[in-house]
Amino acid sequence: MARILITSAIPYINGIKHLGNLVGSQLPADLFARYHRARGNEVMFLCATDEHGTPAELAAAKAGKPVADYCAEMHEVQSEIADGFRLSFDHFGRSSSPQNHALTQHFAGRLAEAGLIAEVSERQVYSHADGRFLPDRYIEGTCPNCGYDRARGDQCENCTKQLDPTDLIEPRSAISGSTDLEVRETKHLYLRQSQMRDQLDAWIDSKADWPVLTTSIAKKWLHDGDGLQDRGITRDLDWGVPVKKGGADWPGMEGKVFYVWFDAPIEYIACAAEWVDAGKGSDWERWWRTDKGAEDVRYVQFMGKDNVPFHTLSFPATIMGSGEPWKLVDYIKSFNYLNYDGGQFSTSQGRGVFMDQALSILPADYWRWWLLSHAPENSDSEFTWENFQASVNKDLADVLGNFVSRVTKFCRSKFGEQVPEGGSYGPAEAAAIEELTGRIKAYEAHMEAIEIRKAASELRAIWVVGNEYLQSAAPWTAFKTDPEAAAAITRFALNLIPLYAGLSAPFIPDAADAMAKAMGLEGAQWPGSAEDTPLVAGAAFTVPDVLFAKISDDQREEWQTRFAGTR
Ligand code: B3M
Ligand code: ZN
Repeated sequence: MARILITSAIPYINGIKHLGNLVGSQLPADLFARYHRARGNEVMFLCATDEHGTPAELAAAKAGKPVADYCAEMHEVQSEIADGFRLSFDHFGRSSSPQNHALTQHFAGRLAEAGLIAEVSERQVYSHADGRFLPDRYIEGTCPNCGYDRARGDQCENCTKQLDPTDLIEPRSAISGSTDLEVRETKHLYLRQSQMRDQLDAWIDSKADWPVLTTSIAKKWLHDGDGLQDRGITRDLDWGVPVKKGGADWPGMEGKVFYVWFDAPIEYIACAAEWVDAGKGSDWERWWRTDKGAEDVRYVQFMGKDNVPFHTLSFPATIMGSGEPWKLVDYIKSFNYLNYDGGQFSTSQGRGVFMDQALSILPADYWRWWLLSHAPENSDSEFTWENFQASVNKDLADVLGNFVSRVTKFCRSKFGEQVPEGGSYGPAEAAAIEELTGRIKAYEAHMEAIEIRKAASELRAIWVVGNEYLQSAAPWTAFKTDPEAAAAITRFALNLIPLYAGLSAPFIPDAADAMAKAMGLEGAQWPGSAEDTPLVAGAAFTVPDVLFAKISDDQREEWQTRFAGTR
C-alpha cells in the first residue's frame, strides 16, 4: 500500500470561485485522491482557504464586515460548495488558523537563523488619519506618466505603468481619502532566495518527469533577466500572521504581518495539524516529516500555471532553507487556463459560471465530467455551452446512462428484477473481456500519470464497449429463439454495471454510487479484473432512475444568456 499526500492550491477567501479555478486545482486533485483511495492506497488530501492579504481585507471592507468574521463566513460558504462538488478533502483548513500562525513563525525563525532573511529599509507612505502604512492598492493619486487622477499605488490603470506608491502625485489614502500622508522609513524582511538559486536549479533539473508546463515556468524565473530575486515576505497590514521569530518578538517588526504568499503554502502543512486537532486523525507529522515516517510518502501538488513560481521556487526555498526534514513535493501537476465562451471568466463582470451557480442548475457529476474530460492540460481550453451540451448528452446520457437503462429495463421485462440464470459465456463475451482488460490497463496507466484527458477518453471507450457488446449480442433477438443465451448475455451486461461504477467513481462519484446501489451492492468498488462478476444469478437489483438527463436546446440557450455577464 502506497501513501500519497495530495494538496490543491488553496483558493482565496474573497468570493466564490468559477469553474476555471475549479478545474485548475481542486477538481483534478480530487480525481487523483479518489483514484488512489479506490486502489487501496493511503491518501491524505488537503485543501484550505487562503485568507490573508489585501484582497481579503478589501473584500471584507466592501462587505462591511470585520475581516475575521468575513473570512469565517466565506470559509463556510466555500466549504459547502466544495461538498456540493464532492471534493473529498480529508480536511479543508484555513490559512488563518493558529496552527498556521505558529508554523509560519517557526519557518521564519529557522530561515533567520540560517541567514536567509535580510532586513531591508524601505520608504513607504504612512497615513496619519488611518494610523497605518498604505501598501499597493491602499493608495491612490495622479499618475506621473499620463496624468490619470485615479492611479493606484502599484499600477496606473489608464496607461498600465507600474508604479511605486511614492511615485504618485497628490497621493491620498484609498481608505479614508486623507492627504495627510508622509513618507517614512520602514523595515521589511526579504527571503534571500537568490542564495539558493543553485540548489533550486539542481532540484528542478532532477525532476525530468514533471510536466513541461511546470518546469519551463520554474526555469524561466531561475534564468531570465537577473535570475531569481529576493522577495519581500512582510507587509504593513493588520490582518495576517504577525511577524515573529518562532514564538519570540522580532525587534523592528512590530505591527507587521507576513506576506500572504509566505504563509499560504505553509498552510498545506498546518492543515494536517488542523486535521488532527479537529479529531479526524493522529500523527500528522508522519505525512510531512521525513524523520517521522514521511520518507515513503509521495507528495503531489495541483495548481494553475500562475501559481507555479511560488511552488517551484519560493516554497521549496522556505522548506530547504529551514534545514529541517520537511517533505518536499515529488510531482507538480499544473494547468493552463479554462476560458469561457469566446472570452475569459471574469469575477468582476460576473462572466462565466461560478461554482454555486453551476450546482444550482445541474448536479456535480455533469460538471465534473465535462471539466475533467476537457482539462486544460496541454493548452488553454474553452468552455462553450454547445460543447458542454454535446458532451453531456453523448457521453453521459447516450453512452453510459443509456447502457445502464437498456440492460436493466430489458432484464426486468424478460426475467424480472434479478440476475437471470442459465446459458454460458462464449466468444463474444471473451472478446469484450479482452478489450476491456486492455482498456482498463491503459486507463489505470493514465490515472497514475495524471493524464486526465487521456484517462477520460479511455473511460469513455470502456463505456462504449458495453453498448457495442449489447448491440451485437442483441439479447432481445436471442430471447425469441434461445432464452438461455439471452439470459447469459443479460447477466454479462448487468455485470458491466458494477464494473463501470468502480472505474467511473473518481470522475462521477454520485452516479457511480447510484449504479452500484441499484445493483444491490454497497458502493462502487474498483474491479480486480474485467472478468469480475459481482452479480451472481438470482441477485436482486432495481432499475435506477435516469442517471443523466439530456440538456435541451432551450436550457442551453437560457443558460448561455444568464451567464453572459453584466456590464
Ligand atoms: N490563493 C492563488 C489562487 O487561488 C492562491 C493559491 C495559494 S496556493 C498556496 O489561485
Ligand atoms: Zn498613467
